[in-house]
Amino acid sequence: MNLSRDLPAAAHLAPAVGGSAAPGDTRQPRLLVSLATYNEAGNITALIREIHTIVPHADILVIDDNSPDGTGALVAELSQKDARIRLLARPGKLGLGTALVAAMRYAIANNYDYLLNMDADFSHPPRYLPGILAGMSHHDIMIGSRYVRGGGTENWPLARRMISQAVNWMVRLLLRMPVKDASGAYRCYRVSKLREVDLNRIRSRGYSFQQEMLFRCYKAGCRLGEFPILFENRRAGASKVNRMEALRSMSNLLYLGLRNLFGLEEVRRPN
Ligand SMILES: Nc1nc2c(ncn2[C@@H]2O[C@H](COP(=O)(O)OP(=O)(O)OP(=O)(O)O)[C@@H](O)[C@H]2O)c(=O)[nH]1
Ligand SMILES: [Mg+2]
Repeated sequence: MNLSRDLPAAAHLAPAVGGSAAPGDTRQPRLLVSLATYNEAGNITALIREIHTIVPHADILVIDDNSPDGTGALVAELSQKDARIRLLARPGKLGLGTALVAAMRYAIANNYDYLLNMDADFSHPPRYLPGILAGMSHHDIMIGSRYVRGGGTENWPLARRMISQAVNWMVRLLLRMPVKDASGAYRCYRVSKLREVDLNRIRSRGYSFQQEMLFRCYKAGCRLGEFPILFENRRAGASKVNRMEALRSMSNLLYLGLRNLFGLEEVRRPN
């Protein structure tokens, strides 16, 4: 199903992993997995297949920014054969943060119970899906976490590990959130809680989106949990890590953190 042509209404009901959607609710939760892609043609087909092997009931939404390598066309073809697969085709590279906001709006509009996001390059191994989903029975957000016991990063250079640790240290200090890994994108959100967050308020377009989103959810009263994952290097394709964006994200975080410390980040409900 190609969403650039056709925005579908609620998809089929699905059985679930990870408990019911709300206390007392015995219905199985409906799960949407979102994958933002920019040049992931070498990964996307195998990744979708692997996700469906582990969670066959999941609907998968790919948000593709007109990848020059034809990722969007590949997903469009898959979506013709499998109703669980949907493509949101955007005209150009608009940034990972805006792709994730689009996925959140889609999950809300289509009444999913859980939205689970993963990178589309196999850095977030699908084998952790059952563990992350199981944690949703008593949390509103489950983080696939590199920095709790049992988690880690595979073959990351020292500089990258240090930067990642420094960002998380800064987040703990300025944003005062009780989590070890606030910068990873492997996360499951309870969609009813996303409805309570004003998505129009999110300033970050790039890397700092992860911290800002978590912060907004935390301020909205979400219970945060972490499940250990080993972050692996991408299987195919090239890294899109961008130094300019990294600097912009650091300054976004600093700005948000200082506003928080000065009490300027009160909770505001969406209209
Ligand atoms: N739709 C969309 N997806 C993006 C964009 N930038 C990155 N992505 C995707 O977001 C996911 C995470 O990307 P990053 O981890 O930031 O970058 P990366 O290229 O995977 O970097 P490495 O992990 O170092 O290889 C991947 O699935 C990318 O294809 C973007 O502007 N738009
Ligand atoms: Mg990656």
